[in-house]
Amino acid sequence: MNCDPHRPRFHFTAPRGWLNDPNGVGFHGGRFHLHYQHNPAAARWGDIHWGHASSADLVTWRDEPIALAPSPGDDAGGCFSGSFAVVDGVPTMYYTGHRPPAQVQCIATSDDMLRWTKHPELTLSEPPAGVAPGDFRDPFVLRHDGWWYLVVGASLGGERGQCLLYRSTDGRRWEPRGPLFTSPSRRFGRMFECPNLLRLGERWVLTVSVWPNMGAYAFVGRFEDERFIAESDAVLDADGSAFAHLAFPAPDGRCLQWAWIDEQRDADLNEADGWAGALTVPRQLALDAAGRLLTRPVDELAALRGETVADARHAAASGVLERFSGRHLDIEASFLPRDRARVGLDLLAAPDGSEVTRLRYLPDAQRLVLERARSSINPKTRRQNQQAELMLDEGEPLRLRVLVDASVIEVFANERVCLASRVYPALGTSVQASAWVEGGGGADLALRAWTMGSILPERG
Ligand code: DQQ
Repeated sequence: MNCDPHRPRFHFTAPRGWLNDPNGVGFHGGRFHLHYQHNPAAARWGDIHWGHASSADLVTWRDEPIALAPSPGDDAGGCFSGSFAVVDGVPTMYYTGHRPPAQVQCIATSDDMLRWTKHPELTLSEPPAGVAPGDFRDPFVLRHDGWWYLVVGASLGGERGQCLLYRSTDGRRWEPRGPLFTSPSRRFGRMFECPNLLRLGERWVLTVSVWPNMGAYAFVGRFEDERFIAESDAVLDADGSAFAHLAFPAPDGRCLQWAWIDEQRDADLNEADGWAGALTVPRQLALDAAGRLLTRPVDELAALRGETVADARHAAASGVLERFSGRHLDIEASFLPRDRARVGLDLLAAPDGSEVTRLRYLPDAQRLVLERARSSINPKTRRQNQQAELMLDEGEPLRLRVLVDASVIEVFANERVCLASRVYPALGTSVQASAWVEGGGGADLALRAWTMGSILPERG
């Protein structure tokens, strides 16, 4: 029985120990497979394995045996991030072997998705000139135009992010094809980690996790002559939010993506609780008519909804529009503010207000801000604001999908910007929620909220 008040229920966590990036996501043998960076021995980063869970429906998951463990040789220092494909019928993992100070790209195959055989003779060990051997990681595999491609995250001279491209006929032996894409600006950090090259309809999207910002950007553009040409860029997850995104094309044609939501409290608290790290819910990606990347939770998530705790339509000049409560909630809220009114949601609030996490939209600054200053009375938790730019079109309502899951808050704003965070209320009574408006000319609100069930029924 899980009695830990901070343990999420519908965001994936490891059974015990540490979790970071999602790895090797795919569909095979009638099930979805989700792997993840994992230290099974302790709730801190280190000795990185690949954990594994699988699901028939993207709703509930079951734990599977650990897939990859470090062994003497290429991955002695850890099995770092990577991706999955079925190559000529053979389940295949592409991952980074950490062999300090170098990083190399490794291959493992399996017959049953449970036991994996490493192939050191196929290791791709040399980054191109100008790329430090330790800034060469996170191979992302895709099939296009009859070729297998690998996109590898890199840094150009430790100064700028870069994605390197490799090509293969058999998915085993790789030929370097040069840089796929080099960051146009230091705004996008010093290194690209966990690149994803995705085809969405007729267009291409390159998502990158940006080090050291710990956020993610999406470039929309073209993949031509083995180069990615960006036509626009946008924040995918706000800085300090979700990281290390990994997507794959699902059999039904959707592009599904997960990312990692880091802990935001002192390490000794993670170790005392015995677990650390959560994944976002599975998300589905699409482009709108204007070529903007849209991200939202997969539709299947609605199957976890239980009791309806709010179902309201209100118009008000100021104050609280609706009150409800819960520690594990799926909230859909649409606000139409008038005359630059500020609107928002209070979450995980104590009845006396001593703890509260506040999500606020500032129309003048066009920013969505998650205020954590009072999110916990425990001083060992991080409490600075997190924010994302969100420009609304004229007359466009603010449409929030907010997933509250104990210590996880995952926000999708108008499907255009995501903001994921962690908060650790210390009081058992910090479960109140409300929607409110202040200033300006009031707001119209439509809001529905549900309690949420568990994605891991077998864990109890
Ligand atoms: N985490 C992995 C790396 C990756 C980073 C190591 C991103 O492969 O670049 O655990 O969080």
